[in-house]
Amino acid sequence: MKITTDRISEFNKSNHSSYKTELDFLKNKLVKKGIDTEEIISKVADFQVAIPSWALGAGGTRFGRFSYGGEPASLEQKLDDIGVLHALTQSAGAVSLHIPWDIPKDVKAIKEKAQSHGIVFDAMNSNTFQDQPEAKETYKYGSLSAVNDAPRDYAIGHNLEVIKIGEELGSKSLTVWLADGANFPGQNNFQRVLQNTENSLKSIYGKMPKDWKMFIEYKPYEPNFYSTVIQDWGTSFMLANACGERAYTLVDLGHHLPNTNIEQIVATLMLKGKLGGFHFNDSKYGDDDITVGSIKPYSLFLIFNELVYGMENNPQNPDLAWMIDASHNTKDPLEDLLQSLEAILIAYTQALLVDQKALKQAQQENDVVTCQEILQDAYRTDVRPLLKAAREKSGAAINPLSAYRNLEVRKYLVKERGTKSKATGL
Ligand code: LRH
Ligand code: MN
Repeated sequence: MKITTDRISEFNKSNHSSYKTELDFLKNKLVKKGIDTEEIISKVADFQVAIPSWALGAGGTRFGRFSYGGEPASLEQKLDDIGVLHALTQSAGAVSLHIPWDIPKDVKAIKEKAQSHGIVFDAMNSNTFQDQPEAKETYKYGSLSAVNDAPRDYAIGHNLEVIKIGEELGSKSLTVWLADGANFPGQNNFQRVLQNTENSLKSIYGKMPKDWKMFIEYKPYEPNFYSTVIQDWGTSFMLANACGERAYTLVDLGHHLPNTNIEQIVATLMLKGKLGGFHFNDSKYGDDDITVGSIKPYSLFLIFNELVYGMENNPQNPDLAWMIDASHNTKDPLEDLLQSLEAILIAYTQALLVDQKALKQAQQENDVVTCQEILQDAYRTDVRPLLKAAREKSGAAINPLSAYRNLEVRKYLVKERGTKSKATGL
């Protein structure tokens, strides 16, 4: 399904009036504070988030999976669905592929398909947490950390294959997440498996093209429930430093123990120039992979406040890779991703409203109350009219979610693909 800009501008016409009034009111308020709203609208319009290729169908848990109908059953159809998200938002101009779930059968055709939707290929994801039917080695007891050479070398080989596919597609980065770990005390020698992992990552890094980046993703538990080799940001940071200057830490918001101060981790990694990117999602308990901003929107705002500060003050940190990593058990996957994109842009825009100069002043004077007031004034600002202005500016739908429903996209996809089509992924 291709949504033309004409269909979108037609739809916008019927939604025009209400948002203009809201926008003028907000602009007046912000201009009085010396804020350049046009600059913010441009920054929001330029902000692109990569869509995970593994989150376009219905997700599931070990307790069950409920199909959604009209799911993309091929990489081509996944790119079409991301094309729908990008047409409606002009903020989803990239895809992050997971190999082997999304091996392109015809690289040229896949590149043309992506181009036709204005989509580029962001980080490639390797998969050494599942054994493929034809696998020569098992990852049951680990991959890059495995005590035996064979599965370790097999996993290194897989990552190099993923890089090769990425090079053909024009991607410039590899994300490595390892499920490696142990379910019981005594099962692993912590030092040996960590050293194996470091050596394996170094050999992958050594063969990575010189203009590529490596993102090392950490996670405290699951699928192993006693220890995970790359369990936290410190371990990822250490391994990134051991690999070299083009290796960075990737922060998946769901990969933290309850009440972890993620915004402080973000600030620390940016100061050290080692923050590579994000997997955005939200969670209440574990790695729930649910809609961004659906549980802890203030925490997301505080993270973006550190990101905006870092992007202004840490030239030592590279441009960040913005990606969503979610799984949809009860929502239409495309509606869920539209809500996540909205939540990310809202948090970014609110963070751009923070008066960093006044905040620094208040921090200098240890005026704790004013520090909080400055942050919460920005957080309590309804910035949605600015997002609408940014979308109108880039030819997207002013209200993507109601446009998606109004255009009956899911109905069309079910008609085209049936109710039984199943997407590869989680
Ligand atoms: C692990 C993870 C990782 C992906 C997988 C789909 O929990 O966050 O980023 O490889 O989800
Ligand atoms: Mn992730």
